Formats: sequence, structure tokens, C-alpha cells
Amino acid sequence: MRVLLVSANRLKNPYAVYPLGLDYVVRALEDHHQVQVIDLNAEAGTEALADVLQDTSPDIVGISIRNIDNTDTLDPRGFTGQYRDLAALIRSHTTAPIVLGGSGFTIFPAELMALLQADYGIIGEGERLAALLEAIENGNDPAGLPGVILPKQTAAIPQPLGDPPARKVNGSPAVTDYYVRRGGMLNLQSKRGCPFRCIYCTYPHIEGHTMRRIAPAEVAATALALQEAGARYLFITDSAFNADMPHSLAVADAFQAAGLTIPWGAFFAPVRPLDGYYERLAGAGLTHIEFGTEAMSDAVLKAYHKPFRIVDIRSAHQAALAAGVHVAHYMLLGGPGETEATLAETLSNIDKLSRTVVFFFCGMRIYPHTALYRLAIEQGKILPAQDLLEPVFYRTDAMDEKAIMVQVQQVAEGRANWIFGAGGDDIEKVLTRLHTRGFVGPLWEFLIR
Ligand code: B12
Ligand code: SF4
Repeated sequence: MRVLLVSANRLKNPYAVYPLGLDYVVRALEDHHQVQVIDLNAEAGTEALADVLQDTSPDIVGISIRNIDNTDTLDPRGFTGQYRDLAALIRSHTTAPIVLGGSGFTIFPAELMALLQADYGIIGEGERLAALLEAIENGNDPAGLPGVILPKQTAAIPQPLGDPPARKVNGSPAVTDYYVRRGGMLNLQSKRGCPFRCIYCTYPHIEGHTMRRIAPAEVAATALALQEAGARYLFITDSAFNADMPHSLAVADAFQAAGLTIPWGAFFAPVRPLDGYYERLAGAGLTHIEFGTEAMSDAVLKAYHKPFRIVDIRSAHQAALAAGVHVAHYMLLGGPGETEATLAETLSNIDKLSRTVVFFFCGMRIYPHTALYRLAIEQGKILPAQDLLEPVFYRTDAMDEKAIMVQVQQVAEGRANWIFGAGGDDIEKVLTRLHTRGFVGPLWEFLIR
């Protein structure tokens, strides 16, 4: 079949993100189908898509839906309207069926099927599109295939695929150039799945609880291929790169053995590290650590079901600094258990962290399939059948958002390394300017104080 895959993400905040998921979908389809990818980030408008639809007459069009909204209560932005317009544009140029997939879609499959009037959807790993196409080609009924959702039907998240994922690194300049010229960042996975159970988090739903590790030598071969394709910085998109410390060390060793020379960064959980852990990663090129810290009050960390406490955060922070790596912490204020006292404790503990940048998000987005969702229903904050596609944020009874922000701002005064939300348009503009001048990577290190 002729398959056209469209990456619908156009958000450039904090920076434009290479549509990694589609490399995996391409790899799963390419032996049996003619596959073409169009990345709307890299196109000036949707005209290019209209041209491709006319020129290639695809048999099926896949839309990759990553972001639903920016989860930022201080500067909220939603993208579902854009996706509805995109689906309508595709429909106006072709009668080919539309299939939806992506991490955003996996959180809200039924809602997006209805909104975009799609023909099919794939919940979870997009490699499963291969089985759907086979069923369509052979005239078989795809209902009941794992991960496949049809209009007006519900479908559960399937068991994750057994094998570690295999990717087709797309080294074609037409695909990578956009990112190479703007910050030089490309991305890769070293495993799928997160074993932790933080109450608000969708990652275990999207990727599963069981870690599926990619062989370190293969991760390194991918990293090298990306470097050869022009990448000047790599982001490892694992839920938490250090969730399996021995595996992450083996990946770092494999980077060194393969001769990778470009810097890289990843998300980490601030758990107590193994001795010499960050030194070994730094020796293999790790330059940026993004800690999903969320709070610095043990009562709140416990309520959020975080797998660490303040003492661990401090030890992870110090170990990372000692290894010479740039460190950022992400905070999620106002969730269950937050009070004026816990907030004061968090702010005072953050203030004691040296040489860092802190990104504050206020209010927890309630997602289906999370413990927070069940808690919010129990507490009467949402209704069981409530549509959450339009963001709903959990708010602690003890304080409203305004009171939280007043308290934070009182302490934040004069602290240039305390950033609210993703930083909004200002950060996006500064980053774009620096990236076009040749600076590489996420660049938040310039905010470190
Ligand atoms: C890494 C990451 C980041 C990094 C990316 C760094 C980089 N250079 O790549 C950073 C920190 C920059 C980031 C930023 C943001 N992120 Co983010 N991020 C992720 C994360 C953890 C992994 C994404 C990833 O690369 N996965 C690996 C690839 C291989 O998987 P995939 O893309 O999902 O693709 C698979 C399937 O989805 C499917 N698939 C994909 N496309 C298609 C298409 C078809 C047709 C089919 C059938 C299947 C299919 O097949 C693929 C292979 O199995 C996800 C959570 C998660 N675990 O998924 C959140 C996630 C995508 N982010 C999210 C958000 C909100 C954001 C931000 C808006 C946050 C903010 N306010 O700044 C920004 C937006 C950035 C941008 N410009 O788009 C949300 C999106 C949901 C939502 N609420 O909208 C997620 C899901 C997390 C969450 N809160 O639930 N993010
Ligand atoms: S460790 Fe990170 S990815 Fe894993 S469940 Fe907690 S917040 Fe989510």
C-alpha cells in the first residue's frame, strides 16, 4: 500500500522536537509498503501536504498526534482544533482512510477518533499499524486486533510489544535538516517503559510498566547514525534514563566504544545514584540532566508516590554537579497533599540547591488511567464520564492556584533561574535566536545560577 504518515506537531516550545515515533512506524512498514513521511514542523504551511496528497494518492494516511495541550496552567495552549482542521484538509484531498496514532492519541483515543472522524486508530506502539494494514489488504475485519480502535468502539491499551523496538534512522537531509539547522538536536530511545507509579503520570500507560531494553551496542549504533546524519546533540527520550542504572551505564560505555563525540541529555529520576554513576555517564558525553523532582517536601513526594525523598534528591543533585553535568529540576506544585507549609518547605529546599535551573509547573493535569484520576473521582473533583481532552487540573483543597503563585513569587523575587511553565514565547524566541546562531542543545544551562 502507499502509506503517507503526517507528523502533526507544530509546537516549537521549548524547541521543535524531531518526530521520533514515526521512524519506528516506518521501520515496521517499509518491507511491505511504500511509506512517505511529511513533518509539518518543517513545512511553512499545510500547502505542502495538499501537494503531497495530490501527487502520491496514498491508500492510507496516518496522523501522528503527540501533544494535546502544553499542560501549562500559566500559559495554556491546546492543539486539538489544529488536528481537526488537518483531518478536514486531508479529507478534502483524498478518500483514503485516516488512521491516528501517537502518545497524545494513546491517552485519549476515543475522544480523538470522534473529534477527527478518523477511520482507525492505533493505541500504544505504532508498529502495530503493520497488522492493521495487512488486515485491510486481505479484506479481514481489523476489529479485535491488539491496539486497533475503530469509530464508536472502545479498545483497551494492548500488552506492550515483546521485542525491544527497532528503528529506521532517517538520515535523509530532507527529514533531519530542519532540526540540524535549529539547535542540531535529534533523539533516540534506549528502552521503553517505566517501573515507577507516580500518581499523575501517563508514561507507564503509554509505554508500559515493564522496561524493554534495547541492546546497548544497538543504541550506540543509532546514536552514531544520528551523529552522521548531522546531529550535534542527542536527547534520550526514555521515561527515566536511570530507571535501570546498570543498563544506562552499559549504554554510556557503548557510546564511548562506538566513538560518539556529540553531547547528550535525558530525563532522570533524582534517586540515590550508584557510586561514580554520573562521572561515567559524563565521560561518555552526558551534559544535561533533567530531573523529574516535582516537590521537595517528603509528605508531598509520598503523596505523589515518587520513588525518592529529599535526601535522595540532594545526593543525586550533588553527584551530578560533581560530575560536571548541567542540572535542571522540574517541579509540579499544588497536587494532592500540598499545603502552605509543604510549599514553603519545597521552596526553601529548592533555594538550597546550588547551580541549577528550576522549571515550575502549577496544577497537575488529570489524565485517564492514572491514580490521580481515580483520586479525583473519589474526591468529587471530576465525574467518572467527564471528558478530559480539554485539560482539567487537580487542585489541592488547601490552596488555590493564585495563592500558590503568590507564595512562589514572593520567594522567586530576583531568582533568574526559577522559570514558570515552559517559559512561554520569550524562552522560545531566545532559543530560536541562539539556535540559528549555531548554539546547540536545550540551552537552559545559560539560566543556571
Ligand atoms: C521525551 C519527551 C519530551 C522531550 C523531547 C525531547 C526530544 N528532543 O525529543 C521534551 C522535554 C523536549 C518534551 C517537551 C514537551 N512535551 Co513531552 N514528552 C516526552 C516523552 C517522555 C517521550 C516522547 C518520545 O519521544 N517517545 C518515544 C517515541 C518512539 O514514541 P512516540 O513518539 O510516542 O511514538 C510511538 C507511538 O506513539 C506510535 N506513534 C507515533 N506516531 C504515530 C502515528 C501513527 C499513524 C501511528 C499508527 C502510531 C504512531 O508509534 C511510535 C512507536 O511505537 C512523552 C511521554 C511518553 N512516554 O510518551 C512526553 C509527552 C509526549 N510530552 C508531552 C508534552 C505536553 C510536552 C510539552 C508540551 C511540555 C511543555 N509544556 O513544555 C513539550 C512540547 C515539545 C514540542 N515542541 O513538541 C505530553 C503530550 C500529551 C499532552 N498532554 O499533550 C506527553 C505524552 C507527556 C504527558 N504529559 O503525558 N517532551
Ligand atoms: S518516574 Fe517519571 S516517568 Fe516514571 S512514573 Fe514517575 S514521573 Fe512517570
